[in-house]
Amino acid sequence: GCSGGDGAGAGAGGDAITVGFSQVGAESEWRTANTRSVKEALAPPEFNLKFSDAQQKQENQIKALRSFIAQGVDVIAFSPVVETGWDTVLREAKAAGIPVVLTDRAVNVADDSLYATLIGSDFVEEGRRAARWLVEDSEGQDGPIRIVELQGTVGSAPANDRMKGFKEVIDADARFQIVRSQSGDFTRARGKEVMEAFLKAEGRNIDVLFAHNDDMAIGAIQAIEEAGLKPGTDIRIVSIDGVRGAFEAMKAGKLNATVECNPLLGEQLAQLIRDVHAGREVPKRVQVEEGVFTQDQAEAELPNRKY
Ligand code: GYE
Repeated sequence: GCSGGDGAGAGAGGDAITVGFSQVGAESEWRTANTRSVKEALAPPEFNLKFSDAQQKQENQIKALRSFIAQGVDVIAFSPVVETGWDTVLREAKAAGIPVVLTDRAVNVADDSLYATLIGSDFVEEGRRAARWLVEDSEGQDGPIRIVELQGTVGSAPANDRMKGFKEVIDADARFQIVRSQSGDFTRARGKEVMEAFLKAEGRNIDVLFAHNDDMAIGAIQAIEEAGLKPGTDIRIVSIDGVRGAFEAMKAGKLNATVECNPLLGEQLAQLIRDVHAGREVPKRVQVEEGVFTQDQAEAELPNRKY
């Protein structure tokens, strides 16, 4: 349900921009950093934030959006759990004259006038970067190189796009084979469980793990250790996000590389909301800049990490 908001007391909502924000959930370190950033940036007195956590369920998000529409918020912002199924509720927002800013994840709608703009990362490129790291790290090695993949939430933009970008690069090199691919829903607990199943099915024949986020990789590391294998050595691991836990795992030699996906979108989101609210023109897509980090950089980079 809705919480927070109204931090400025009874006066909030006078001059403040009232924003309804529907967050995916609290599934990962990335997500909690993202929530913190959004709450910090959309603070009183300038903003009156109505924050709602969907617990990774689209139906909860649709309910939250309808409640924001009923309350007549000035702007809706949300990070859609999955890509499809938004046309109806977004049409309702449009009919009510409420602009929508997508944060982090994209939607698949027939009419893209249903949202004003999207601020987020290039997930296809992140998948390519993970694969390019693997290709480089596999120089001189013979095939087959057997990969297992832990996918993010089924139907989500980052899972669809990271899978696509990774495959695009891997498919160009006949040594690489994706032998298992299953969703771990972006959580540590599911990442561990699914990795246990992979290990059971494949035994010692897994060379590489590609995880769509760091949290699933961290869960999988536990499963690998419990199976008596050495993560980072017996099974090379590359994941995405660049959260603190990933840098710690790299420092310990258990994770090989992480592709950065920056969750600290709050300030850029606040600016887009100001612009949209004032009726100014905004670009349809705003990109976040990011890089790739490897084990040898982990110790030096750790103190600089902000999430
Ligand atoms: O990679 C993952 C989170 O949508 C980019 O969602 C985000 C992803 C992120 O759960 O950790």
